[in-house]
Amino acid sequence: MSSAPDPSGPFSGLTRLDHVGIACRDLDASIAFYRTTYGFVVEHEEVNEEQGVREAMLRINGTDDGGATYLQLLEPTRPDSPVAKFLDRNGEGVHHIAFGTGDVAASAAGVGERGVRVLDKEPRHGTLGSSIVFLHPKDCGGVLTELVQAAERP
Ligand code: CMX
Ligand code: CO
Repeated sequence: MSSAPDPSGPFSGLTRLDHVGIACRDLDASIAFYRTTYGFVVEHEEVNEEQGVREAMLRINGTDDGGATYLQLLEPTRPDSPVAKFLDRNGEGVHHIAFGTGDVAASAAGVGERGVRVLDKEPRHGTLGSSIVFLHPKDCGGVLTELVQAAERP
């Protein structure tokens, strides 16, 4: 069995689920929930001021293209940030999904050609040294969608 996506379909270059982003009010409490309930542990924590988040990446499994699959727990660092606005409106819960690619610029161009708005003209800095772009949720069936190119491993 060959793996999805369909090679005869439009080019996206997306090969895996990189992470599910979850908005939370208290990062430490959220980390504790995932540790005590499922045994998931934090691989990495950082503050990304550009995105307005304090975040933790909990690794679920590795994949063969150098990436891995994570839960990304997101606590806002400022009230005007996307995650703070989301929490005000919806409360805690799933904020976005992220697909992995070997070339985020090419994937963004491919998806953009399908009429989906790419919110970042140039890839931005993501967690663990990755490069990321976001797609508008209104063009993706209400799902905020991120494309992620993992950092090169030494
Ligand atoms: N999922 C689905 N829909 C969302 C959404 C989300 N996470 N966030 C906002 N929306 C919807 C709102 O419900 C709203 O819909 P209605 O008009 O039907 O009410 C609409 O989008 C506009 O919402 P808003 O609160 O006014 O938000 P903005 O338009 O200012 O921003 C968005 C929305 C997606 C453009 C902005 O959140 C963004 O640029 N996000 C990308 C960056 C980001 O989320 N960073 C944090 C994560 C960092 C990381 O993963 O590393
Ligand atoms: Co993310």
